[in-house]
Amino acid sequence: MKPQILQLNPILIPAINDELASLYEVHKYFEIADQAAWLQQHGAAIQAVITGGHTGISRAMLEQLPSLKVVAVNGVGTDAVDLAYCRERGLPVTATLGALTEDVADLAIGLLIAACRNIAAGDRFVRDGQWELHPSPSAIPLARRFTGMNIGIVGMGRVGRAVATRAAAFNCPIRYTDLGRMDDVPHEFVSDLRDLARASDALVLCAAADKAEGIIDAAVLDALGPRGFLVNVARGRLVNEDDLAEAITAGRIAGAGLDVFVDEPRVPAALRESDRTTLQAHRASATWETRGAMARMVLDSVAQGLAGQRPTMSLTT
Ligand code: 8YV
Repeated sequence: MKPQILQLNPILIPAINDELASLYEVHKYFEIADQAAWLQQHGAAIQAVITGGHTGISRAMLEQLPSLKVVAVNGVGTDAVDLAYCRERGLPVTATLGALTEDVADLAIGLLIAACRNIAAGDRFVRDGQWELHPSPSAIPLARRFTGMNIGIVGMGRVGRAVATRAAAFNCPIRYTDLGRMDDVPHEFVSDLRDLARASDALVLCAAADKAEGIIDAAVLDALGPRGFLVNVARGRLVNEDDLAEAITAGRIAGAGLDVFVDEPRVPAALRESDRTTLQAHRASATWETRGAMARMVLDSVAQGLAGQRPTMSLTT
């Protein structure tokens, strides 16, 4: 009999789905109508879980899966998994470390340029026929130059460093904050987030959200100021979204480029309706190349976990 695995999120690479189906009995949780009843009936047989970074897995669900040998996260963020509990249980939780760094950094820079240059609003202006109605160049306000901007990176892990490499190519002075100074990073370390915001034209959020909920609040946004931009490619809950919505609406910051939100897929109306924001639907890793590499790592982690080996990408064992 094939091992039974529970998949909490779709995988968008057909070849990987075929491979999964050939090796395992795959239960697609997202297609099950009565999930609670299903779990009660089949939970005991599940040996591996595949989930997304944002979705993770609740402790309540883990407790209903007593035969579990591995949780493979198809992403790098593990803030939605109770790692302490998994450690206690000796359960490997794996992530796709390194696979999505470049794409997430690409989107961070893309969102920042889009926000500075009002690319999305400009697109709407042309697409909606507004250009013909308002042909004067003064119909669209001048934008903000990205090259040379002071960039403040919040979280200097793999993604933060990849953002820094890209920003440096645009002659941007770079500062960063993290839990501590890093000897192998050539940029200025600023321990206080408000000081970093004050010194920055743009803050780029690349931090893990495990211990940093709501760190971007009204005080930080005011320190960033009315010419400042915020980019978030990490987790929505790093930001106090009410504070951000107010700052955007009142023009207390210049703009924001956001790929992630507190309660996805719900996005506050103030953020959706403003021309100061450029929005994406949590797409930073969503390329064929990266999702293919991530899914391959997930397959390897599941195979290693089911074979009773410590998965190479395990964060807990
Ligand atoms: C994932 C993410 O790609 O890596 C993460 O933590 O949030 C995402 O970008 C997403 O979870 C897809 O599974």
